[in-house]
Amino acid sequence: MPSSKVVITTHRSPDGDAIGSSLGLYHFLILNGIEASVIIPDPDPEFLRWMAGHEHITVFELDQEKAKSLISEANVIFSLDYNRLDRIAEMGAWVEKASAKKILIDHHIDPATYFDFSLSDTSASSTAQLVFQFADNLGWNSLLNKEIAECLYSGIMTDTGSFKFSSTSAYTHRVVADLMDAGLVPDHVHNSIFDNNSYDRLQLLGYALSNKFEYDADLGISIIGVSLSEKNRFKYQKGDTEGLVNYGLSVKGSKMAVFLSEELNFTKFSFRSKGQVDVNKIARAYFNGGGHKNAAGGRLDMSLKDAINYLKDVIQNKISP
Ligand SMILES: [Mn+2]
Repeated sequence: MPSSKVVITTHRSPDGDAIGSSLGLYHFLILNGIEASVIIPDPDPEFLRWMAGHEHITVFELDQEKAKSLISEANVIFSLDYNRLDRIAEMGAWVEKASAKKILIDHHIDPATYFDFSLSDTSASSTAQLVFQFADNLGWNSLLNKEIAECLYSGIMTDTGSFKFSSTSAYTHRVVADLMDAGLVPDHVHNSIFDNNSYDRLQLLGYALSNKFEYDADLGISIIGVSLSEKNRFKYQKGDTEGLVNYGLSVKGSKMAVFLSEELNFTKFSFRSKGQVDVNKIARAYFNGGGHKNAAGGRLDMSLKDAINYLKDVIQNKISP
C-alpha cells in the first residue's frame, strides 16, 4: 500500500487495548512509509496518554472537520477492537459511507459482515495481540521496536487483567517475550498505567466499595453502582472507575459482577463473570450491549436508581447464573 492513506479507528470510551492496538498498528504503518492516522470517537483517559504517537491522535468529538476529511480521503480504514459501527457513535455514519476498503482486527463476538477483510478471533486475549499477529504475518516483525512493544503490551496487559484472565494463552506470553526482546520494560508500562491514581479516584473507589456495594451470596452476584452526583463529588475523570467491577468479581464465590455508572441521561453497565456465566448474552439480550463471554458492557437510558431496579428484575426473573 505504498501511496495509501490509512485511517485507524477504535471504539468509544477507548481503553488500553483500543489505544495500544491502534498506536501499535500506526507505528508499523508509518515505519513502512504509509501515511496513517488514528481517530478515536471521544477522548481516552489520562493514564493512556503517555504512549508514543499519542500526540498524533485525532479525537472525532473535538475535531470533527479534520476527522471527517481523513475518513473520506482514506483508501483503507481499520476497525480495531470493535466490530459494529454503533460502537463508534456518530463516527460510524462517516466510516460507513467512506469509499475506503474496510479492515477489521478484533476479538469480540459476532462481527458485522460489512468489512472487506476480517482478522476476527474471539479466543485472542486482545486486539493488540492480533495486531502483533497481523504484522507478523506480513513479515513486519523486524520493525518491532520499543515504542510499538509498549503500545501492544499496554493492550495485552490491560485486556488480560495483567495476564490473569482465561484468554491469556501460551501464545500471549510468546508475544510478550518478543516484545521484551524488542526493548519493552514491563514494569515501566505497568507503573504508567496502574500507578497513576489521583487521590480523588482512590476516595471514590473506597466510597463505592464501602457504601455502594451489594453482594448476594446465594446467587454469587455483586452489584456496584455510582451516581453522577457521587462521581462529581469525587471530581470524576474519565477512567476513574475502570476496574472497579473486578472487585465485585473478586468476592469469594462470586460468579458475576455488575458495575453501573450513571451519566447525564443514561447509565452504563460493565459485566464480568466467571466460567460458564455468559455476560455477552445477558448484555445483548437486556442491556443494549455485548462483548465477550466473561466481560461485556451495555447502556440503558435510565437513571442509576431505575437501572439497578431493572437489573435486579432481570437477575430475579430472566437469568439464573
Ligand atoms: Mn480488546
